[in-house]
Amino acid sequence: MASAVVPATPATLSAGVLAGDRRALARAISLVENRADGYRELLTGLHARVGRAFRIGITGPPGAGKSTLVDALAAQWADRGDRVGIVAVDPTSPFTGGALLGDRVRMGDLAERPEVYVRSMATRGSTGGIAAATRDICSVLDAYGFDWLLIETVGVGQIEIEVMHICDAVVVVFVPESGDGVQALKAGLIEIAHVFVVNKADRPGADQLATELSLVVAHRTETDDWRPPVLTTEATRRRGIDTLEQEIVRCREHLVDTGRLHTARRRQARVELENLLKERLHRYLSGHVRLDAWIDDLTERMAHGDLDPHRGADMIWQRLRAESDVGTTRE
Ligand SMILES: Nc1nc2c(ncn2[C@@H]2O[C@H](COP(=O)(O)OP(=O)(O)OP(=O)(O)O)[C@@H](O)[C@H]2O)c(=O)[nH]1
Ligand SMILES: [Mg+2]
Repeated sequence: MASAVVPATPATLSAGVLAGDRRALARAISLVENRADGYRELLTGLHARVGRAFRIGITGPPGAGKSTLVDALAAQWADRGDRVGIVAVDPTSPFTGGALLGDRVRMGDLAERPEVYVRSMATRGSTGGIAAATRDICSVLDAYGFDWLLIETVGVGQIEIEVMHICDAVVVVFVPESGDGVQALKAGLIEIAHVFVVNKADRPGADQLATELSLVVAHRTETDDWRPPVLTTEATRRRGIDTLEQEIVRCREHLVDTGRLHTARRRQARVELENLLKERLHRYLSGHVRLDAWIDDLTERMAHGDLDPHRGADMIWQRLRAESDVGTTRE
């Protein structure tokens, strides 16, 4: 018998999520991921219950063992009765790839457990807004009641860094083979990493890489009161997972006690607010035919060198302020 499709409104979905209904959770995440009609209303309905989960970003080169680590950590927490939401953000690989995904850990067993929820984000190569969508998905999981959120991304590119910025703590995973790993650190991750892991400690070179990483970490600014530990793990045999878990817990305590978690979330909220405003302004300008045509005209003059960009921006700003309908005629 085919299961009946129950029509869901944002209100019924948010009520379902808050009541712990898994089907509502899955649908709510899809709505948010696809930016489908009603997703904002849904998020508003969940807002009061967001903010309790601790968000941990896990990043590192392809095949480093991130999923194996996530799996081991989640199993450990679930064994204790903690609830864990997992989001795999994957901008490069297709959702149902074949050979490419052959060696990957799928986290299949975990997904069966009631304490755990696993979700892959099928980003289909699009880069815009991945961090924002991930953040909103985390809000849904947070409201549902997960204690820990593990967000896995591959690599250390711009998207990954943006995604890591929506996390409370960041774990960067290396393997002995990634000799260029230490170089990659300089590309912006060192400032935001809280824990470094050298996985595949069963392979040669792990200790040496850990030593190198420790040296790099030691050069972080002296005013920083959290010195990221450098750990070695063998995820497949669940070695070193206890220590990793303890360090994450210690990091959370540190961030809470020092007020840094609060500061970081304030900063995130501010960035989010500014992004939403920019998005709105952009929509307003491009949706306002008369203004849009005038801006086109200004652009043309700029291209001819008849108008400098600062003067152009001034003119637009003045006109926006003069227009009484700013912000009231359209969303
Ligand atoms: N030898 C060894 N292999 C490991 C270890 N941890 C993970 N692996 C293996 O490495 C392969 C990749 O593991 P994944 O956990 O899928 O790695 P990942 O970083 O999530 O990979 P992507 O998501 O594709 O970037 C799998 O075959 C794992 O079994 C380890 O500690 N030692
Ligand atoms: Mg993976």
